[in-house]
Amino acid sequence: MTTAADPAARNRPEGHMNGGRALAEMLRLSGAGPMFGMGGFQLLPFYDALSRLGLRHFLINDERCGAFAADAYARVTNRPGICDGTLGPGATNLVTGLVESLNGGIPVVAIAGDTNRAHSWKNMTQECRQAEILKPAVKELIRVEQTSRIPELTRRAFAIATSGRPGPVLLDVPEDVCHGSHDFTAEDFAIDPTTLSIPARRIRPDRADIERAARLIAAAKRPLLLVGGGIHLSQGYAALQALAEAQSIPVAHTMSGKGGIPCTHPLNVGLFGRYARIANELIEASDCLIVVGCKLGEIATKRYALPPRHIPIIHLEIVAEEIGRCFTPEVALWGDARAGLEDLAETLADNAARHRSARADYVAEIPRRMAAWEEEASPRLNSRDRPVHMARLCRELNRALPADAILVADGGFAGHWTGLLYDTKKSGRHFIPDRGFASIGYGLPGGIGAAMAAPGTPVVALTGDGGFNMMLGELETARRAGLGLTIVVVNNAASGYVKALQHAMMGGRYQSADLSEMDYAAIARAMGVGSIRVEDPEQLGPALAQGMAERDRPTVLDVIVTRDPGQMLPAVDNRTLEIKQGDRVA
Ligand SMILES: Cc1ncc(C[n+]2csc(CCOP(=O)(O)OP(=O)(O)O)c2C)c(N)n1
Ligand SMILES: [Mg+2]
Repeated sequence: MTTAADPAARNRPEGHMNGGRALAEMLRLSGAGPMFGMGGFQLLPFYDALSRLGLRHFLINDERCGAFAADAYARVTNRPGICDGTLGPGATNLVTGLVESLNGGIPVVAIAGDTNRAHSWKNMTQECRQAEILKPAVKELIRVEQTSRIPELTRRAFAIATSGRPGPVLLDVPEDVCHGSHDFTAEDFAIDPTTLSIPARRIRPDRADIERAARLIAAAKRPLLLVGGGIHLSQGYAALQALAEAQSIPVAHTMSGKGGIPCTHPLNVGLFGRYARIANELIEASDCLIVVGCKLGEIATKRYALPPRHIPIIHLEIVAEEIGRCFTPEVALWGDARAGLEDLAETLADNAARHRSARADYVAEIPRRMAAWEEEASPRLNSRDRPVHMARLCRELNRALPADAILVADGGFAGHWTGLLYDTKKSGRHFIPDRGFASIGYGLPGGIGAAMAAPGTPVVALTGDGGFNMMLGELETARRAGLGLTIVVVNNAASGYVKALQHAMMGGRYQSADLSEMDYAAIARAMGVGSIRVEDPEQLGPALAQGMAERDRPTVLDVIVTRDPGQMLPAVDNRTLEIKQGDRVA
């Protein structure tokens, strides 16, 4: 952390200042982007300093949304997202959003005000054991006990958020620490530039393990790469594509891993797990699986039924203790995804041409299988049904969104349908589902964070009506921020996933699964944002184009989709689906 490596060193403040200002100065020097939060008494000096320093901070209408927006901002920029809440309910409202970031490995620095320690534990207003409540929701909770230590501990928060497997860090700041002051020196405000974006540092897997893995891959006739969200955290795109192409190894991905290589790349075989095009059958027939930055969790494995246990697994993973949790790998590669992929490619390079020709028939299967899938799915993908079929909506998104667009997908059907059918045209974070925690409600605030992270890039947020109901207030935030965000509400007048499961499992007895018929276009209009009601699938393309053309105000597309619970599950016509009690096929 030399001064030379710290370009912000020249701008360091010094002198007598309060804790809130010291915190704001550290965020300024860290180049933090827009922040999302809701104030209260405890953090007032921080807010005042943000204003004086001209930092961008957006009042949100629910702290959970601030955490979601910060999460999406971080996914797009690879820099820690910043959010804050006041003590008590402000802090506890952060929990769901922080768990999303924790499970997704997303770097976030969250700030919570806490009670004045002169009066703590005297039933202060809004007092609760917030540190205990928030601790398991974050990678690290740092309680700041001295005003003088604010710069040091903010630096620590960035270092933890961006190192190893990234994650959220909470700075818990008592009121007296924030309002109290200290004589700071310029040196106090040092920044470690390597910790301002992910991955802070890279670690390579052990050489002997790489060689064992390379031998396994070299001997395989049908190797397959299974890629999770870690590919984004490592930005291992070029390394993944290079290995796949050099060795003729197809790539399947989880919802979070979509975009490791473009979906339109000939070696991309699409989503695997609970829903899949052709990837699951390729897994079944594989003789070597290379799992990259993927936890092999419930959905990726169809509740641990995939992959079959006899197929050897090479597991490349940054968190050592994740290895072996759900499946025992033949070879464990502990390290950064990009570094591990590069090392595998290099070790296998000499025989690349031989491997490619040996796998020519294997790779030639992919377009044939994809064509067969496409033919079978075609009636749904091209459906002219009114209400709109979800598959048709996905196809229209594929048509309308340009290669650099970002699609944010909410936790319910929105994420599952687009996880299966949305095609990214470039590698990178062009598809953002909240698969860390799969909370509904991420769509709109996630869209806000993504739109702020990528000004000028078309951002479309797809959300269920249930998820949108949770978040309606954030439409006001998006309007105030002047964001040209397109919000597509999947209006099925239902808590659809629940309804579809009740249809399949409970003989069509529905309980607490229906929502009112709502006119979200009218609501959007009343809230002063653009609005289009879409009932005809032919209108989808023009409506998406109109939404994306708006540069400085959000547009809500209220898309009326199927109300038939037998047609709601992705790629399954569950009028014919039979699920036994306890099964989890959907
Ligand atoms: C916060 C939260 N509560 C409950 C769930 C369980 N859940 C998953 S999908 C779903 C239905 C959501 O309805 P909606 O947002 O309208 O989406 P749809 O399934 O109808 O497309 C629910 C309740 C969840 N994922 N997150
Ligand atoms: Mg719904």
